[in-house]
Amino acid sequence: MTKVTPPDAPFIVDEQHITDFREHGFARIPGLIPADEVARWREIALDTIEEDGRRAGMGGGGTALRTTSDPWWKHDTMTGLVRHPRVAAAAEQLAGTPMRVWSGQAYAKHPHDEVPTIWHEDLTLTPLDAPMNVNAWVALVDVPVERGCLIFLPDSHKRPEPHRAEMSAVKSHATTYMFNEWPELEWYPRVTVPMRAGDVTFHQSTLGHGSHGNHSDGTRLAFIISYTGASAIYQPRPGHQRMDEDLVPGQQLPDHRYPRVSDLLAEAPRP
Ligand SMILES: O=C(O)CCC(=O)C(=O)O
Repeated sequence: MTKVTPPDAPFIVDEQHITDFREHGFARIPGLIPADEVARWREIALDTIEEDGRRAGMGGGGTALRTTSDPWWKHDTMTGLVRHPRVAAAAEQLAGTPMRVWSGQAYAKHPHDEVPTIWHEDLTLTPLDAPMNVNAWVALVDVPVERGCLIFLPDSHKRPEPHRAEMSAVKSHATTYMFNEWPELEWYPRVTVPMRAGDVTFHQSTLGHGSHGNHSDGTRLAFIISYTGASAIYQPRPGHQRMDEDLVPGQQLPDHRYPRVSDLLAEAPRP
């Protein structure tokens, strides 16, 4: 195991999580966010989506997801969750390489909004060249199967290259592009991961995943923090949406806006 995080980090992942993440492409860490904190973040996420919500694009695929329109740094209230030291520490240890925050957004699926999230991998949608990208999916409410929890295709991150599709393929055939590009993935076993509030899953950007719509009476609420390698280069492809007007293709990401996990851990209160 590569050691990248200090021994006094606010959270140390166990070997099983590392094996799950590296071998199969994802890991679920139960109870990573304590219950009192989850209640606070739930309120903040709901308020922010209420103020600034829009339907998530997912490259043109229809989806039940509603998300915040502005990037996280324009929402003061969400900063603490995006910079959360326990989640950041876990992401970096799983990745096994120095990481930084790329984005953080709240996502709601309203009751009985039953449009699934398309089958996709995140790499195609990510305008970065990086040694590793990881999404942390933080459950802010209980998410049983009928509320539309994530479904992963374990081991799909190990398919042969190229791992990135053209954005035009996503835009023209959003709901089928992943299986059109990599037909063997259609026959991979699928793992459905129900979550308790405070649980967090971490998955690699090359892993296939999707989710069903919300067939329940309660809102499905999650916060997704995307991490990328500390050495990532901003490299948008045709069709990528521009989220940060200040970034120029070919540049490294500036620390003040895309904080390094090592800085988040250095700032974190020690017990
Ligand atoms: O919440 C969902 O339905 C999809 C989330 C997702 O695609 C991700 O976390 O990468």
